[in-house]
Amino acid sequence: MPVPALRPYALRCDHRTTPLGIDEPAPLLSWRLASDLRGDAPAAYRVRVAERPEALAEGGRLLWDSGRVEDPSAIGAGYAGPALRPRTRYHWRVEVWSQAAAAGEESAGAVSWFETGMTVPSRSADRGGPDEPAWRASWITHDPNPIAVMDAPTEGELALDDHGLAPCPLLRRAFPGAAHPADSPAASPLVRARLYVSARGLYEVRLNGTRVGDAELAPGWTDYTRRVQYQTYDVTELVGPGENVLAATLADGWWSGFVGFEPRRAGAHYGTFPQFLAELHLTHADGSVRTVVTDDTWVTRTGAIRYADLLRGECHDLRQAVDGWESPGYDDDGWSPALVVDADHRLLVASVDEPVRAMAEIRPVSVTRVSPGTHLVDFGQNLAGRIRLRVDDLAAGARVVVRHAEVLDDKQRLYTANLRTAAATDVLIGDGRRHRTFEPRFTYHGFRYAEISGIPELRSDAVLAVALHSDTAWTGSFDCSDPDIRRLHACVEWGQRSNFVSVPTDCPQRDERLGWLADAQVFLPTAALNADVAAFFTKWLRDIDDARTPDGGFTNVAPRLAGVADEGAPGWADAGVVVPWHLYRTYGDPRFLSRALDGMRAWVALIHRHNPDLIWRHRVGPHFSDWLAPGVPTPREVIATAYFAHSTRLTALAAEALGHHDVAQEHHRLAAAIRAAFVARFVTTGDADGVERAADAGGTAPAGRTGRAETAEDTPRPAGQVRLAGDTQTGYLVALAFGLLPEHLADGAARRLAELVEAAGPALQTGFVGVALAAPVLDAYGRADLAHALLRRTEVPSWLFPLRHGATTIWERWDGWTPEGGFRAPAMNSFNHYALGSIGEWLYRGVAGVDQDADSVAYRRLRVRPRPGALGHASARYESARGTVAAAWRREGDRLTLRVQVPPGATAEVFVPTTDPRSVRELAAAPEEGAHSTLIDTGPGHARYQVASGSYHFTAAFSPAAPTSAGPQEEDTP
Ligand code: RAM
Repeated sequence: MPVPALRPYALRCDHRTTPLGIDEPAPLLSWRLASDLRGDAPAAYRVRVAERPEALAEGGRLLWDSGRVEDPSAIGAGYAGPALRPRTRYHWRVEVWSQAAAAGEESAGAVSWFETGMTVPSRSADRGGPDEPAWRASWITHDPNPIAVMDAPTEGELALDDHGLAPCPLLRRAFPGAAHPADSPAASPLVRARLYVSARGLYEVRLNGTRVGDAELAPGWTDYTRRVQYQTYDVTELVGPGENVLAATLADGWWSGFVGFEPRRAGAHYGTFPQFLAELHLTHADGSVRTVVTDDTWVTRTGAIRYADLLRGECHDLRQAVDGWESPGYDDDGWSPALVVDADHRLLVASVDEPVRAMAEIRPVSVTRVSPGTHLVDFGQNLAGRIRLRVDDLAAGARVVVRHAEVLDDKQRLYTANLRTAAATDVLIGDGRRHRTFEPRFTYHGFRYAEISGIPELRSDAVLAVALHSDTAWTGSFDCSDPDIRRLHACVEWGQRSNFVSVPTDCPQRDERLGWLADAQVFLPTAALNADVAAFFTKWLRDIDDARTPDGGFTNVAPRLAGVADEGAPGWADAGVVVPWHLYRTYGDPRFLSRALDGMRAWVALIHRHNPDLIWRHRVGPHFSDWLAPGVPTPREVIATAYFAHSTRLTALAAEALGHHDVAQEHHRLAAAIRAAFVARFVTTGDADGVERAADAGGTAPAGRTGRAETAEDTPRPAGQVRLAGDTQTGYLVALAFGLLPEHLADGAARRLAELVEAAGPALQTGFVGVALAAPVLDAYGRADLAHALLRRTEVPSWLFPLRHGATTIWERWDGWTPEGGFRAPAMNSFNHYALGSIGEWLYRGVAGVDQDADSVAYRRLRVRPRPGALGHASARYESARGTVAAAWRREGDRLTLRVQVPPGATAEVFVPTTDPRSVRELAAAPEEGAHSTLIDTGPGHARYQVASGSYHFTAAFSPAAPTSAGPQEEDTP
C-alpha cells in the first residue's frame, strides 16, 4: 500500500509534547501537517484516546473516539470523552485523510500521550460525580525562626549580608522502595512512580541522590495568594530496592525573597519562609499504590547554602555542607522534625507550561587577570543565567566571589550601577577539599561579564555561563545577506531567551524583572515567530487574569506583586486584550479567547465608564505614554483613545470568533463610535486653500498592519494635508495600525508619518508603544523603503547603533550608552529589554515575507510578500501551528528567485518582487503541479500568485537599476 503523502506530526496536548501531569479536563489534542504533494489538504480527521497504547489499533477498547470528522481546517480537537481520571496516562492517535485521496481511502496517523496530574477538576458537564481523591501531603518547612537567629552571617561573609535572608532548608525522608524480588519473591513489582511536587518558594528534589527532572526555579512564579503550580515527574527509574530517600532543598525565590524594584525585606510580597509539598505515588503491578507524602515524619536542617536570592545571589559555605544527606544510608539523627504549616491545597494547579531549564552553556571568549586573584571573564553574550565554575583548591574559609554585569565601564571594570539594588553576587566559601564545582541553584543574573575573585589562576576551561529560560521550542529562523541585520535578529532572540523566565520579564539584571504587560504585548508577535510560546503565554494569561482588579482593570504587571499593584495604563493593561487575540490568531486555539473574553469585556467597560464621551482622558491608573520615546511626546489622550478603540475592536472580533454575536455587535458599534470620536477630536485636514477643518469620520480603513499595501502603492490618492493632534510618529502609527482613520484620511496620515520619519533622519522617534508598529505600518502604506532605511540606520536612535557598540541583546533605551554621554542614568538603563526588539516581527513578515492574512487564523491563508530593499537575499522558516511555512528569496545578477513553502490545507497569496512583472515564472516540476499556482495580477514591483499548499519556486527579473530597488545590492561580507 502506498504511503500517504499527507501526514500529521508534532502531536501536542495543550501545546506541549507529551505533558506529564495536566489538570485540564478537556485538553486540546493538536497536530501539524506535512505532505510532499502540491495542493494537498486534509479532508477529515479522527482522534482516538485509550488507556493502553495497544487499544488504539482498530477494534481496541477506546475511551474516546471522535469518529471521522469532516473538517478541512482542523489541526486539533478538544478531548470530549468521559471525565479523565487523575494520575493516569492516556494514549492518543490522530488519523488524517487527504482531500486528494478518494473518500474513505488511506489515511496517515501518528500517536502520542499525555498524563493527568494529582487532580483533574470536573468539567461542568460532569459535576455531581464522585469527588476527586485529594492531596494528602501537608506543607512543611524548617522552623523559620531559629534559622535566622542561629545562622546569622558566618564570619567573613560580605557586608551586604545584612539582608536577613535565611539559609536554605534541607528536608529528607527515608522510605522503603521497590521490594527486591530476592528479599520478597511474592512482592508485586513496582511498575511506576510519580512525584507530584511544589513549593512556596523554590525547590530542588533528589531521589536517592539523583536529581529529579531538570526544572530550574520551580515551581515558577505566580501570585501565590491566587495560584501555586506543582510539577509531575516520572521517577520510576530512580526508585530502588531497600531504603530510598527523598531529599529537597528549598529557597526563597519569588515567594519570600527580594522581588521587584526597590525590594523590601524578604517576605514583603507573598510569604516569609519557604515551604514544601510532595507526594510520591508508587504503583505496583497488582494495582496497589503506596504513597510517601510530606508530613511531620520528614526531618530538616540547614546546610551549605547560606542564602539564595534571585536579586542578591547565592552563598555556598562548603564547611557547612552535609555529605550524603540526599542518599540512603545517611544517619539523620539530630535533624529536627519538619514543621507542618498547613494542608491547604485549594490553590494548587498543575503547571501548564514547560519549566525554566538550563538551555545553553556558553564558554568565555576571554579571561583576563585584572589583579592578583581576580579575573574578568567575558562570555561574549549578554544572557540570563549563572556561571558554573570548577575550583581546584580552596582553603577552608577562603572565598571565591563572583560578581556579574552586562557591560564594562571605560576602565574595563564591571559596570553595576544599573543593577540598582540587585547585588547579583555569588559566593563560595571553601572547606579545604579539592575539585569542587560551584553553580548557584536558586538565583539567576543578567550578565555578559563576571568578575571572579579568590582564584589565583583561572583557566578559561574552568568556567562557563549557563543560560536559563523557560523552555519554549524554537520555531523560527531568519537569515539575510546583511550581517548587521543577522546580528540584530540574534540580539532579538537573546532578548527573548533572557526574559522568558517563568513569566515574560522586562529585564533580567536589575531589581525589577517584572512581567510588564506592554513590553510583552509589543514583543509577542516577534516572540511567537521565534518560538512556540503558546503554553508559556497560557500560563501568563492566568497571571494576568489572577491580577485583575475588582472593578475590571487589568494591571500593568503580572503576576501581581503586593506594593506594585498599579492598574490600567493605556497599552499596558490593554495587553489583557491584545495578547489573547494574537495567541488565538497564531495558534488557532479558541480557548485563548473563551478564557479571556470576560476580562476583555470588563476592561472595555471600565474605560467606557470612566470616559463616556469616548476620549480616554480620565485615567484608571498611571499613563506611561509612549515609554522612552525620544523627541516630542505624543499626547496621552491620543495613545489612550487609540488603545481604547483597539481593545474594543479586538473584543468584538474575539466575541465574533466565539460565536457571541450580540457581544460582537455591541463592541463593533462601540469601536466605530470611538474611532469617530478619535477622528473628530484629534484629526484635522488642511486643503490646498490652507483652511484647517475638523476631519469627517466616514468609513474606516482596515486595521493596517498587513492589509493595505496593494491599494496604497497602486493608486496614490491626492488627499489634502492630514494632521493628528501632537503630530508625532507614534500618533500616526497607532491611528493607522489600529485602523482608526477612514480611507480618505489614512493615506494622508501615512504620508505625514513618512515625512516625519524622513525629517528625523530618517529615524524613529518612538518608544515602546510606537516601535513595533513602525515598519509594518510604513510597509503597509507603500513605504517599505523607509522601513529598510530605519533598519540600516546606525546613529541614535536606531537598532544598529547599539550593535556597533558591542550590544548582544536589545537595550532598554535607544541611547543607553553613547560615546558623547557615556551611560544614561543608572536608575533605568537595562541592556537587555526586548521591547525595542519588536522589529523582529518585520524581519520575518516583511523582509523575508513569512506572514498570514490579516483575518487568517493559524496560518490558514498565508501572505508572502517579501521586501528585498537593498539586500541580496533573505529567508525565514517558521513551524506554524499548521505546519512549516517558509519563504526564501535571493537576487543573482538581474534575477530574483523566490521559494515558498505552504503547509497542507493552507493557501498563499504570493507577491513575487520584480522589476518586470511579465518576466515572472513559476517553475513547476511536473505539469500537474502547475495547476496549483495561478497568476492573479501584476502591479508595480510584483506579480501576484495564488497558490495551494506545497513548495513553489518562482523566478523574476529584478534589475538593480530599476526604481523598485532601494539602492545598491548588498553583498555578504565575510
Ligand atoms: C520600566 C520597566 C518596563 C516598562 C515600565 C513602564 O520600569 O522596565 O519596561 O514597561 O517601566
